[in-house]
Amino acid sequence: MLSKFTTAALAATLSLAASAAMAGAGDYTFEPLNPEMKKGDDITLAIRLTNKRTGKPVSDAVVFKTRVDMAPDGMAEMESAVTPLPSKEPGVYAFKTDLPMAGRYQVTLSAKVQGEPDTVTGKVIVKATK
Ligand SMILES: [Cu+2]
Repeated sequence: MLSKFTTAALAATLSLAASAAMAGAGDYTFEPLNPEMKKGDDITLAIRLTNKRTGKPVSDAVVFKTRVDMAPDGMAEMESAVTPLPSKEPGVYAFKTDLPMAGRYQVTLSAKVQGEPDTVTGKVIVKATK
């Protein structure tokens, strides 16, 4: 029979093992370099992808899908075209888009990260001002 202490230690070990096994697509976070900018056309959005476990930027990702829309302000149908731009900083992915009106925009990203079998997805909110 297991003592209370052993049971607790065993449970802790099991939960550690479980979280290690679940390491994956959820370990990454996308953040905007500038969460607020002036509205307009040909705006550069720069988004940093970070590995939350290591705290390091992920420089070898391939962002294969990007969507910019105004879902946060109830205008999900108001979508802007997005063009990838060359990265100027490791782990920072840049895009050109239009932010035609003041308000909040949602950037939805899907990326492939080296060594990560699952697609890494994230949502970023940026605000355009008048
Ligand atoms: Cu709008």
